[in-house]
Amino acid sequence: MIVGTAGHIDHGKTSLVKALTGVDADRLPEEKARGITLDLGFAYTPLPDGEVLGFVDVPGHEKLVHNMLAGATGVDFVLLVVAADDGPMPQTREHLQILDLLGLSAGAVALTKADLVSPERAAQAEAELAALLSTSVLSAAPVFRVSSVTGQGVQALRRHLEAQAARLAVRPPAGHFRLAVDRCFTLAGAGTVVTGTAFSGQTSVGDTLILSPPGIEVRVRSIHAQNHPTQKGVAGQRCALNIVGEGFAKDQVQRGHWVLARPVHAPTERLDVQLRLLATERGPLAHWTPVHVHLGAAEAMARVALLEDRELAPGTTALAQLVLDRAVGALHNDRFVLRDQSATRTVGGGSVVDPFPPSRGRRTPARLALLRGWVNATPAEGLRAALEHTAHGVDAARFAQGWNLTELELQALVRAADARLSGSPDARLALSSSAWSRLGQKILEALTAEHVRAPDMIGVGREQLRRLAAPGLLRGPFDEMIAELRERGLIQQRGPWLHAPDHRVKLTPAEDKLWAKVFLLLEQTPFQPPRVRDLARTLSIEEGPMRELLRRAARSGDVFPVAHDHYFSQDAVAALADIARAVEEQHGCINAAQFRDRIGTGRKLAIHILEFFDRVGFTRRVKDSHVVRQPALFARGESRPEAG
Ligand SMILES: Nc1nc2c(ncn2[C@@H]2O[C@H](COP(=O)(O)OP(=O)(O)O)[C@@H](O)[C@H]2O)c(=O)[nH]1
Ligand SMILES: [Mg+2]
Repeated sequence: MIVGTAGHIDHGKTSLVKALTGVDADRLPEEKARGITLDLGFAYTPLPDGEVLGFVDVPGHEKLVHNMLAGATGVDFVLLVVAADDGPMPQTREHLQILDLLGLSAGAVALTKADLVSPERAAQAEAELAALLSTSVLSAAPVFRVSSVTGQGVQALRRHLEAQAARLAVRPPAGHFRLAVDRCFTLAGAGTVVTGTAFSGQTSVGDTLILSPPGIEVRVRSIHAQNHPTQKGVAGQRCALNIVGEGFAKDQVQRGHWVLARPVHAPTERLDVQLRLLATERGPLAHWTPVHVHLGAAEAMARVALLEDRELAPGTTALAQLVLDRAVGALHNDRFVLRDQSATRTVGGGSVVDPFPPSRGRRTPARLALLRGWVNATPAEGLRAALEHTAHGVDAARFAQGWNLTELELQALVRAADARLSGSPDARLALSSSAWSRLGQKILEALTAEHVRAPDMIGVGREQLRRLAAPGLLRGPFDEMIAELRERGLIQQRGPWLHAPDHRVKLTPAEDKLWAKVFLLLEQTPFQPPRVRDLARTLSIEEGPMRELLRRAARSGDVFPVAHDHYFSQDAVAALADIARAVEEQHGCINAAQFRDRIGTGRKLAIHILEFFDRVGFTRRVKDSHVVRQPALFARGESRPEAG
């Protein structure tokens, strides 16, 4: 268990830690000289059960609250210290507010300097204290009268801490390893050591970790956990990691950085949060107020973008977005504290609801609904909300990262939510089974609509269909769905073309005979084949039946409707596509004049051909020219009929 001290300056925090552990946590020469704590101090003492009790001693000075915040992050238990002669003072109150905002409710209170006051004064201070505590996060905490000078009450307090440590359930080291760096120093012969509280997961000697946000790779050479050398550090312990790395030097580490496993290295400059403004604030918080943000051991400047109302009244809570002036590491449910712009006052705080908000649409109704589902949610609840509120499935990699889930944890959650993972590991979606069947339905509908729009096309190219049916969908899940629909016989494929099973036509023997003649005529001048009317005239039949024949032939993929009443053979289109690719290779893009020169037709027809290529998704128009976007669509060898 890690105990963090809290309380006003000079109320006896450091002395009490020393009385409890024998260790003077004031370690800086300046601290010794001035007799006040400036920065975090640390002390350890063995417990009867072989475990170790750790103390993080914080400064109480009002100007050093940022250091107190860096220390308070990650502690399990709070020891609030109040001097009996003074009673509660300003930083007693501020620290209590901070504990509340950080969600630290397990604690004990020490009424120190009991030797300096009369029993009456002690009772009076205790009454003042009780009044303050009653409305605070420590309302249930026991109060111990102690003196670090005479030793009065120290044993009772120590026994209480021991009992609490024994009761504290060992946190299962879930998730990936994350350690909030609160100190960094060089040790002769060892090199750089970073210390901090392990928030999650575990790390072993030899592991490769990332210094985040900088993104520098380091290797763990040795570990001290709770002040003892060990092979493994786990969540809930204070760890000192001796780290080395090729591109790594000590001056790259600062308090506030994280040392963590690569999957959770995700610096972010925007955080969607649940924000509570302290009831003690005099006025409401306005949109875009500048603040100091404290998260983990880090501190950054930010603006508060309110997502619900224009302002936030004292004592109330709302969704907000923190727009930071630099990247920090943060994940779901991390706690933070806000102080005012000049860092003289704590104004509020809360928890991270989404560390990776989208850059646009931050307050759409759908977005706010998702965020409400995520406030203080467990990963399982978070996944359910995400599945419910995300149209095209949940980005599984991002979700696992934001909620700090290992691959196995993610898979278990997805199974429990009756959802599925689809796609490749780095581009994967989690989809509920109803979203999955809706997606299939949407694809079939888009395919049918496309057949209606272009009845004399053999089908739709895969990319084109994805854009029509589900433009935001990742390719992997789309391909998986197409495979499933083909397997179920709901979609067929010929070459690169997808079509509904009933979209294909079989020619009658009579049609077949006529078709042989037509096809010959088309092949005579493949790049400028005769139009429907010319074919009808040449073969002496009515224009109507000729048009119908070509339409039917087109559905089997033998010809393509390049322009109105103008059909090209499959080979001709493939050859034209080759030429288009060659033109692009030479010029970087395809414009009509260059293309016409290569195929030797008129300009108008060349334009029709290029427009046809755009329509089916083989090329894309860019200003006055075209670029290939799906080279495979008319690749030779692939356009041959395939069983489907
Ligand atoms: N008489 C008496 N003095 C104390 C006691 N605890 C601390 N002090 C004194 O109060 C001053 C401030 O103590 P310190 O532990 O540095 O306070 P901190 O700022 O809260 O860490 C020092 O001069 C201590 O010697 C106590 O229980 N009794
Ligand atoms: Mg001190």
